[in-house]
Amino acid sequence: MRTQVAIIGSGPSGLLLGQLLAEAGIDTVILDRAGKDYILGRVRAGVLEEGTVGLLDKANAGARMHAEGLQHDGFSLAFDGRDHRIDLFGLTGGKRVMVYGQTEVTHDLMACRESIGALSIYDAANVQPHDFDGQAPFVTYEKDGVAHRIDCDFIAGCDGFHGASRKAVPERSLRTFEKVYPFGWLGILAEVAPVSHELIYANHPRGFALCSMRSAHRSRYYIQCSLDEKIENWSDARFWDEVRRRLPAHHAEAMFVAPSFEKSIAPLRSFVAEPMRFGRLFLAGDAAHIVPPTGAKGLNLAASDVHYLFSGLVEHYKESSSAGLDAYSQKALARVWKAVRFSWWMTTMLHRFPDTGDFDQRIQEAELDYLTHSRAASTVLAENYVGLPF
Ligand code: RFL
Ligand code: PHB
Repeated sequence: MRTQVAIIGSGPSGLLLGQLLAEAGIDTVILDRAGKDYILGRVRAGVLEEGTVGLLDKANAGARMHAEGLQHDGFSLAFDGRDHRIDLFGLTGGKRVMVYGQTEVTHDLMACRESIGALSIYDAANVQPHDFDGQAPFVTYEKDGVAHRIDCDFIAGCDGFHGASRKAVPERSLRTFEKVYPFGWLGILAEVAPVSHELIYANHPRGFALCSMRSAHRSRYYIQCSLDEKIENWSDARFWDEVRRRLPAHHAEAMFVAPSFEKSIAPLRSFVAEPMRFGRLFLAGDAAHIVPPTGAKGLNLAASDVHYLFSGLVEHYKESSSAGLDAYSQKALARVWKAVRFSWWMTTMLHRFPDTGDFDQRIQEAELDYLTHSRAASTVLAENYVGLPF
């Protein structure tokens, strides 16, 4: 088989890239080691920047998002028993975010791909990129015990943090940066109205809590937990009780609860691999970088990588210019590091670290106080949260 761009990974990065390229008349094959239902069953991100919304529109995959997604003009930072609203709209000159789950984004992109008849191969085993240093790269995989090969012009490594693409790069060609945080997030989904119409990020002596949502009837909650926490020790009752304790009283009292239908623990990590291009192999999204979810940036960074990569590929095919592809890694990394910094900063400011002494605790309190009382400081937060331009 032959295609122009072989895309490894059918998460948001791979699917968005595939859809943008299809709209531009460029042929792709997407390979994923998982099955479609498994991919759609993963509950992850919930907040989309306007740039991400724009890319989904450009890919012709935005209709349901505009009909069902929730536009948010602000969010709340809760500490010291009180709410402090960050007016995203007012502070950024009219920018908002869209609350629309990653599961829905993935679903919409998959449906678009199916409707145009583009090829996705699920449950592909041992997917491996080859010869990306030369002019004729190819990808091999096995399906139902039979070996296959796809020849291509380029390979897009969109296969997430644990994927095969980054691992195929010789170690000497790669520089990695990592920070592991000493806690995780325990998250649940429940069919219940959100406690507030906007997100609440809470810093509390018992740890961080986040009240988010997927719709007017479906809520997503997270609490900071220790890394050795076991999911089976968290009954719904215990979880709701803990969220309540970490929120200001007026929210705790107003909170509705319901049985959860998803519950999982995710460790928090920052990770960047440089560069993001190796000959004809390009890494995008979580394959190249991970951010802790506190800044809601992971999916949005995947989208901005895809924007740069898509533009470079279009320049290559339509204008016979390699300038965009040559600049890909540098352009993508410049934006990645700003989001890595923002996500680290939000994480540091909002969580309780196990080894924090009195001095560091006062610094955190002073920072929150400054942030919520200085328009300049709030603007910095808002500008980053709605997403830096790309
Ligand atoms: P994905 O989504 O991990 O998809 C990669 C795909 O590649 C496949 N794959 C392979 N295929 C073939 N061969 C292999 N060897 C393969 N290895 C893996 C996988 O099956 C999968 O289908 O990466 P992608 O597309 O780069 O997308 C990245 C996002 O998923 C991620 O950054 C976000 O979910 C991060 N994130 C958030 N991002 C936001 O922008 N806003 C948020 O509000 C937000 N909240 C979150 C989050 C991530 C979370 N977790 C669980 C990590 C909240 C949480 C709790
Ligand atoms: C979510 O709704 O899953 C969510 C929202 C905001 C974040 C992280 C996750 O910062």
